[in-house]
Amino acid sequence: VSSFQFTPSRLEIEAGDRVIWRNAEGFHNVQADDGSFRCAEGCDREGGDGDPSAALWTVTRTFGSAGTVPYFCEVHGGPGGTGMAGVIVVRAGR
Ligand SMILES: [Cu+2]
Repeated sequence: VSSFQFTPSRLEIEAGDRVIWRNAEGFHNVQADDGSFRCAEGCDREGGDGDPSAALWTVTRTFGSAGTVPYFCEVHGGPGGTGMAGVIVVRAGR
């Protein structure tokens, strides 16, 4: 997370893999289009605070099932790949 973009913006993983978002600069968070997670300094509903933050936060999430997970920064982006957004493609595991 830097310069108002997620890098890489499209990431393919296998079910069970972990994804780590690391805020390198700026005031950001990461929120799933479907609301399944909202994170920055930890995640909402999981003991953390998903409000956008300029801290150099790191968020780790495990994606257990195949599917496509679009997400965005609620300060600089929006659902549907608008602005500062990305997508994780989770393939079925072996
Ligand atoms: Cu942002």
